[in-house]
Amino acid sequence: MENDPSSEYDNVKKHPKRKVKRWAWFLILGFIVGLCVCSWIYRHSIQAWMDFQQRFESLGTNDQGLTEYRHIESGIIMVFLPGGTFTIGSPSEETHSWDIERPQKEIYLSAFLISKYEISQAQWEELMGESPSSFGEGRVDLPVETISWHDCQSFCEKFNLKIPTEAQWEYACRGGSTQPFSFGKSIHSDQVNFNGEKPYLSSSESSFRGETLPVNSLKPNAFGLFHMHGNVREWCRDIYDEEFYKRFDTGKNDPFSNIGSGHRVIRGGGWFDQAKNCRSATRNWHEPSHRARNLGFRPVWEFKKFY
Ligand SMILES: [Ca+2]
Repeated sequence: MENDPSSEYDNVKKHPKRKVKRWAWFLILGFIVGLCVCSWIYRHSIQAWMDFQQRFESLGTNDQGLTEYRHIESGIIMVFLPGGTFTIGSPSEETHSWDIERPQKEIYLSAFLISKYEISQAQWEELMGESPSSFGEGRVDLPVETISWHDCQSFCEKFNLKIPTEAQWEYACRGGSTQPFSFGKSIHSDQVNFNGEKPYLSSSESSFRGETLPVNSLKPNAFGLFHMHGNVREWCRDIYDEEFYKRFDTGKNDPFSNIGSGHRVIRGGGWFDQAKNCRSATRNWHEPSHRARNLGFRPVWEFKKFY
């Protein structure tokens, strides 16, 4: 009867205290494992928060109700965006939109900080020691341009920053708007530095300046960010993939295209572009070595992920 399985059952049945003891050990073991996991998450959360505190100085709340910070090492002013759910892309009814902007997908973005302004010529010269721009003749408050994606990557690596993903960029540009532009159904040169002689749909013509404007000029969007539309086009981190939106599922967290070695995404349109190319959802691209006098960027800072 030594190998009879029924003997153990009979044994437990006869001795219920052993059964209770076994469950007690399971509970103690579960408690210890849970405590270790919570301790690990807490420790890394504290480290991430301390890292943030060491790198940023709070500047208070902006007119739009979002907190602004100064990145101490570079001096760049950044706006804290809490992230959350938003819809990327454009509906088919949006005039002058392209199929590469669809299907629209609801996605989730983690919180991040993004530069309030396009990086200026003064910042680039001070931080990178060179003046690549075409415009200005000493106008250091103009946006830096004629920089490649690789140049932007070098800038970011130097200061622990990142080029924005196109999902982060579009979320920041929209400022909560679902219209073609963060300012509504159309844009005007009083709001955006673009080719106002080529307006959106039947809206009235406005001026075409033919040059860049200071990074802190005109009107900010609903997040307090300047020149997300127009002035200079802006590099994004993603490798361009025309079917990128089709590839990820609704609800995906922080989508980012990093497949292949081709062109990089460009967003927002510039001083030279007509209105339709400055829409929030407009996707453009170029090889990463490309440089142009209508192409600059703004960096983001991401909280460390430990899960
Ligand atoms: Ca811009």
